[in-house]
Amino acid sequence: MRWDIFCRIVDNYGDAGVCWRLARSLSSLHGQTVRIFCDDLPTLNLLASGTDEAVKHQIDIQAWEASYSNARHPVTAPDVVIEAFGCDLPERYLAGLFIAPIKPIIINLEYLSAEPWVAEFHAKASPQSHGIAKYFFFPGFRDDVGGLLLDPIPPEGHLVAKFIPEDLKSAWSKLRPNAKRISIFCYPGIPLRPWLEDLGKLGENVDVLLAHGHSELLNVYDEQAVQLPATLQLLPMPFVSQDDYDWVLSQCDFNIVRGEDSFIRAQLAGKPFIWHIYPQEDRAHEVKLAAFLDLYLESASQDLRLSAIAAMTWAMPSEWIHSLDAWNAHAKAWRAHLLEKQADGGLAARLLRFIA
Ligand code: TRH
Repeated sequence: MRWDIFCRIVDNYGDAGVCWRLARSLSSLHGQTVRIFCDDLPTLNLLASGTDEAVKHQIDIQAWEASYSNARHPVTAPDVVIEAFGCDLPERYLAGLFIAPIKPIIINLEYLSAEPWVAEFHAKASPQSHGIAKYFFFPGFRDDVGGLLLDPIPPEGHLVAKFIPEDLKSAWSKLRPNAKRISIFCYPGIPLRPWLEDLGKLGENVDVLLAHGHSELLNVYDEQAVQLPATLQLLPMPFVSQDDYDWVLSQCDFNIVRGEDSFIRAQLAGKPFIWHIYPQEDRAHEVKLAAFLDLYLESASQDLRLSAIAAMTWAMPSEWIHSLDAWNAHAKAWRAHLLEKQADGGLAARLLRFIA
């Protein structure tokens, strides 16, 4: 089938990250013909840059406006149109669909949530005055929702670096062999500095890999402002491709991730992590986080449960670090559980089945 994916980048990288992952899954795993229309091509291309050329070559990446620039001429109508995160389709593109002999199905791809209510809304019709069928599709962890985007599934825990991506060679050359390694990709507004100070006082050497832009967040270039314990070494990284970011997660002992896509990647890395969930004004994110933790910690001991909840709500590392070994084992088991639950192919395969 022919798929058109519409991606409007509201902020950050998640919109592009999710659309690209969906596109590559549909194309490389399921042989679908995919076009992406995006309003920020540099961001999309940056994320996609590490993808295997043969895979990338199959996906038609277009500017948003290209979706309607030829609307007055006969267009090859798609079978499925994805509105990622409810971005409205350009009216002139929609007008082209009205005259198509066979109407596509429009899918409103929603935000990921582990909340139970999602199952009641998943795959429900959203009747439109223009008459073209539109449905909500909710990604999620449970069997009765839309599944997760897992492609590509990283191999389990390859802590031994076989190759170092070019962009990361500089940061990697400074790593200390006896140091623990953590990566940080978060939003502003968390107590990162006291968190790091506390971590630095635990007596172990820790190398802290900061995602692009995070040095500024911590003011690391201002030596007056940054007086972290000598056990800590802060290492700024450039923005790397999606696949190289996966590699970083796999090379660390602990990861701080955020949003939607890096959150799933951290789980696939099989390492303990803190999810800095996208903060919402009405604090809806707290309910979302609690719903995920209910699932994630279902089989955990009481001690690990308390530690992981404390960590995810920004308690200082000294309060929960004693559980790290148990958390490590749990993270590996959770990865296996996730892969088993999504063995049907996850989101891309569930979408295909739904359309069929
Ligand atoms: O960038 P995000 O904060 O995106 C967010 C979320 O999707 C949020 O739910 C949404 O409402 C908002 O955008 C609009 O976090 P996320 O989802 O983890 O996306 C980051 C993407 O960037 C992910 O695909 C991983 C990728 N990435 C790289 O490719 N290279 C990097 O160096 C880093 C740090 C990330």
